[in-house]
Amino acid sequence: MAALSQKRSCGQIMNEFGEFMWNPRTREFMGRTASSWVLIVTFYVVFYAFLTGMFALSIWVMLQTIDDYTPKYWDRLSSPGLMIRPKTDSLEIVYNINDTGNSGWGAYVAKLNSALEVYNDSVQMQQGSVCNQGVFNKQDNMGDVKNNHKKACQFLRSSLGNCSGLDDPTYGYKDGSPCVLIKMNRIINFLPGVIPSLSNSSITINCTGKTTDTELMLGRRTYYPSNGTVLGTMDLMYFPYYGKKAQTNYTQPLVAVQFHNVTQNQDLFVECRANAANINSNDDRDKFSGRVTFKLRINK
Ligand SMILES: *[C@@H]1O[C@H](CO)[C@@H](O)[C@H](O)[C@H]1NC(C)=O
Ligand SMILES: *[C@@H]1O[C@H](CO)[C@@H](O)[C@H](O)[C@H]1NC(C)=O
Ligand SMILES: *[C@@H]1O[C@H](CO)[C@@H](O)[C@H](O)[C@H]1NC(C)=O
Ligand SMILES: *[C@@H]1O[C@H](CO)[C@@H](O)[C@H](O)[C@H]1NC(C)=O
Ligand SMILES: *[C@@H]1O[C@H](CO)[C@@H](O)[C@H](O)[C@H]1NC(C)=O
Ligand SMILES: *[C@@H]1O[C@H](CO)[C@@H](O)[C@H](O)[C@H]1NC(C)=O
Ligand SMILES: *[C@@H]1O[C@H](CO)[C@@H](O)[C@H](O)[C@H]1NC(C)=O
Ligand SMILES: CC(=O)N[C@H]1CO[C@H](CO)[C@@H](O)[C@@H]1O
Repeated sequence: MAALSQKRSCGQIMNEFGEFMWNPRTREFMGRTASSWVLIVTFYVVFYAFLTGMFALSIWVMLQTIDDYTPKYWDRLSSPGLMIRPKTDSLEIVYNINDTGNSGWGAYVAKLNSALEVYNDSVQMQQGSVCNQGVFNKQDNMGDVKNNHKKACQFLRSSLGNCSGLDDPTYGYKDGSPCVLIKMNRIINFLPGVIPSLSNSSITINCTGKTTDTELMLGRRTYYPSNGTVLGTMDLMYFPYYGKKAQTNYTQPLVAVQFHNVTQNQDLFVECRANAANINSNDDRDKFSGRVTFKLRINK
């Protein structure tokens, strides 16, 4: 107890501190001599310079392995996913034919209008090229030189026929025969394989009811573009996709499906599938792999 309560005057403490800062007897600054300080500062300067160098070197080595034109890691390797437009969080297209406002089918029409803006014929003719139908639009790099101006093929909005919104600005919604757009996710360098019995120049899209009953209640469907087949077609010329940087003007091909004679006041679950030799549309772990399911219900 006595030792703990030992008291020193304020002056004594200041003195001790002063001596610690600069001790004239031993010529020490903060407990070290000048040469000791020089050594220790030198050590840390060299040490940190070394660490900085190591860090910079490893970053540089990593950057050498990165290609600006293709992502280093893909999370999904082979099968592209499908998505619909108009898209809602719940993937439902449910409306009342009478309900034209923004709470009704007007909202779907607005979504389709904005999804199709980049496909306007004038826009596509300006930024896209006319390509050979039925063959891949391959544009190889010249040797080691990265060709970052790959051409993109035109996809004209007018090729969506009655689903283009050009003749019928309501995309059939006002008559209870709605159009739904199907788009396939972009996968860099992906080349789809055709199924010869369906088409030799394109992959095809088919929309069917999830059950036999739904299939009957969905009624007649037409697809755009269909290139003379009974299904929707995505021409091979829209593949491969070379990535955002190399192919800035690329727009994905679309397929529109119009439901002409849907049984009303019924929940109908529709499944659209991509038919291609190398697209897996039966992956249990990924319900969007090569297919998409949505609910269609038209009330009256
Ligand atoms: C829709 O309109 C028709 C006539 O225009 C009417 O008979 C019907 O009751 C309306 N339905 C609803 C749900 O408002
Ligand atoms: C696309 O066409 C529609 C209808 O013709 C028009 O309303 C719209 O403004 C056009 N969009 C662009 C980006 O040109
Ligand atoms: C992309 O589109 C623009 C016009 O929007 C055009 O000037 C340019 O040439 C196009 N690029 C390629 C590679 O076709
Ligand atoms: C497109 O719409 C027009 C006008 O409603 C119709 O006459 C024509 O048969 C439709 N085309 C198809 C392929 O359904
Ligand atoms: C695709 O080509 C094969 C072989 O040339 C042919 O037998 C088949 O009928 C073609 N398919 C279509 C849809 O034209
Ligand atoms: C496409 O769907 C129809 C029903 O709408 C079905 O009869 C046909 O077999 C399907 N075709 C393919 C290739 O899946
Ligand atoms: C529409 O579907 C109903 C049954 O769902 C059928 O009786 C009718 O013939 C169909 N109409 C057309 C034009 O296909
Ligand atoms: C009806 C139609 O447009 N058919 C075309 C489908 O695609 C092939 C492949 O190029 C064309 O040759 C056909 O003219």
